[in-house]
This record gives sequence, C-alpha cells and structure tokens, in this order.
Amino acid sequence: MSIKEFNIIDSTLREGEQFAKAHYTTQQKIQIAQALDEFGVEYIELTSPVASPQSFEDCKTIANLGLKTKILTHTRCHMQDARQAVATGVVGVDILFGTSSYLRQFSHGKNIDQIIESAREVIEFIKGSGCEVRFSSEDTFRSEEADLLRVYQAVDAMGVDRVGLADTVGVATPRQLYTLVSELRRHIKAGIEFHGHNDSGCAIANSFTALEAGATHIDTSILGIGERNGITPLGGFIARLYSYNKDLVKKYKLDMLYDLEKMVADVVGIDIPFNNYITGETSFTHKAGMHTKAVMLNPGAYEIIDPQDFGLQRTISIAHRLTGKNAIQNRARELGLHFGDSQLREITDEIKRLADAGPLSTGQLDELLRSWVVA
Ligand code: HCA
Ligand code: CU
Repeated sequence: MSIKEFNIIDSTLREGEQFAKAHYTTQQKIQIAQALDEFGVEYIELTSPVASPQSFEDCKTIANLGLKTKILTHTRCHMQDARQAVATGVVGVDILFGTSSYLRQFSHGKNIDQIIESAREVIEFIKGSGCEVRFSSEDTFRSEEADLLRVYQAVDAMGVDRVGLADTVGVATPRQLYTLVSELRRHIKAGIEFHGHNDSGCAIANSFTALEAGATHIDTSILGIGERNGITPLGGFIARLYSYNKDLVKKYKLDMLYDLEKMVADVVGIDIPFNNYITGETSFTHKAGMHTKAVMLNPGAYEIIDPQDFGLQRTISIAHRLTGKNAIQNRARELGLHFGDSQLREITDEIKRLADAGPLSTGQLDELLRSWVVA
C-alpha cells in the first residue's frame, strides 16, 4: 500500500517526560508545545493529569493555549483517570491496557473479557464527553494475536477513534509490523496508531512499515527521548519519509527541525548526537576525495536529503589525507587562486603527505595554497 496520509502524534511531552534526564517546567512545556505546533505536527500528547498536581495544571494550561495541533493526554484505562483527563479540556484521551501475558499475570490480573468490559465503561465515558479516544494495548508484540484481535474489534465496535499498537519493549521487527497492521486493517474501521520503542534500533523502520501497511498515526518524540533509549525520533522519521517521498513531509516546517531539537536537547541537558538524522554535526559532511568530487558536481550523488530543505548546509571536508584534487581546486578557486592540472596534483600530494600526521586546519591549508602562488 503506498503511503498517502498520516498524522504525527508527538509525545515529547508525555513519553519524553519519562526520559531519565527530563523534568520540564511549565514554561518549558509551553515553549515545546508552541514550537511543535509551529512545526506542524498534527497531535501533541501530554503526561497524564493524574501523575501529579502540577501535571494536571500543565495539561489544562496547554489544552487551553488555542494551538492548531490537537492536544491529547495519556492515561490508564480507569474511570478516575478518564474523568481527570476530560476535565483538563484536551481534544482526546489515549488510554492504555496491557494484554500481554506478562502484564495480565504480573500487573493488573484481568482476563481478556474483563479488559473489554473495563474498556467499555471508560471509552463510553470519554466519547460521551465529546473527546476523541484511542485504545492501546500495551506490549502488543508480546500478546497473543487472537487476544489482540478480540480486544481491538471490541473497542472498534465501541467507536474508538484509533486503536494503538505499542511496541513497549522495542522487540518488534518491520515484518511483524507489516503483518499485524495489514491484518488489523482488514478488520478495523478506526485509525491505527503505532508507538515504537527503539531498544533494538527498529523504531523508525517499524513506524514506516506500519504506514505502508495502512496505519494512520505514528508516535514520535523530539530526538526520540523516552523510557530507556526512547522511541521513534521525530527528525529520523521525517528523514525516512522525506527520502521515500518528499511531498509527504512538505506539510511540516522543516527548517525548524534543528531549533526544535536544540531546544529540547538544552532543556534535558544532552547534545544532539553527532550522527543524528539530518541535524547531526556530520550529517552533511563529505570527506573522501571520490565523494567530494561527485558532490561538488551534483550533491545528489551522495545525498538523499537536501540540507537546504532543512535550512542547513553541507560541508566539504578538504584538509586531510583522504582528500582529492578536485576538492583542493575548489578551495583554491574560493581563494581566487588558479592552478594548472600538474601543479594541482603536486599540491594535493603535498597536502596528503603533511596530513599523514593529522588533518590540517583551514588556515594551514589556505596558507599552503597561497605559498604555491608565490613559489
Ligand atoms: C507507558 C507505556 C507506553 C504506552 C504507549 C501507548 C508503551 O510508558 O505508559 O500508549 O501506546 O510504550 O507501551 O509508552
Ligand atoms: Cu512508550
């Protein structure tokens, strides 16, 4: 199935608050929510109002900011939680129930019929209050498929807006996603949401495959922050979609991505990783001579993403021993210096010899190039 429409539910303010280093002030939550709204994500998910008194107040504050993006909160499948959630003024409530044998045995102790009955009361209450409701099955990928189908079909018949698949422990593979989402698509009218943890590095691939199989909503967080090593990162997911079909992500303000990530990185006290999708320090740096030669002629030779679409620039790294003649010539021209082919070869060889001891600075390179003119 080709991907046409999808929605991002950004959970930096819910899953992201479960990141080991996160503790947001009210002001920081507002700042993050406003930036996500401007970036254009369709939904923002907030920490449960039951978590703490301030969480309740913050949920109310953000739900009432008048943002374009729809504000959701996330609670257990309990009437008490649902009442608090609805009282905050959010557009929708994401509820969660564990269907895996682990959670049924060691957490809530309910069987599938009991899960369906508890869900009915909560879903009817939330819908009756005029809110959207999503029912998600925690630890979906370690649950029995027959149990999942029964629960999802039951809540679909109750009129939920979305059913949620949660890869809570990051165990699922893209193929499993494809199979389960395709199967559900055949049986369920509601939207299908995927929430994927990244413990084994498949969060982006799983989210993408879920969309290919007919999912409608994907959970992300900025820089992927969340429990343990987190979930599908917003930027990485955008990179995946852009590389598949640029048009899919033109609805977002892509040139805000770096600032969005920098803001959250600063708030939680981390750096943007050097190898981060799109915004990493080296994401658009080309080094080896063969690469730089082609990139200078046509960046598409070694780039699937155009940095300019994200307000960023590429870097051609020149002053090292893997450099090539064309990169050196390019730098010389930038300095207004012109060399013949054999001279360029000699200069390049000299740079490579010198750089065997370690990369040169741009200043050293420029000085060396100039010295060849007077020589
Ligand atoms: C949690 C669990 C959750 C929920 C996901 C969902 C998970 O920390 O509360 O509601 O779809 O990964 O299972 O984040
Ligand atoms: Cu999670």
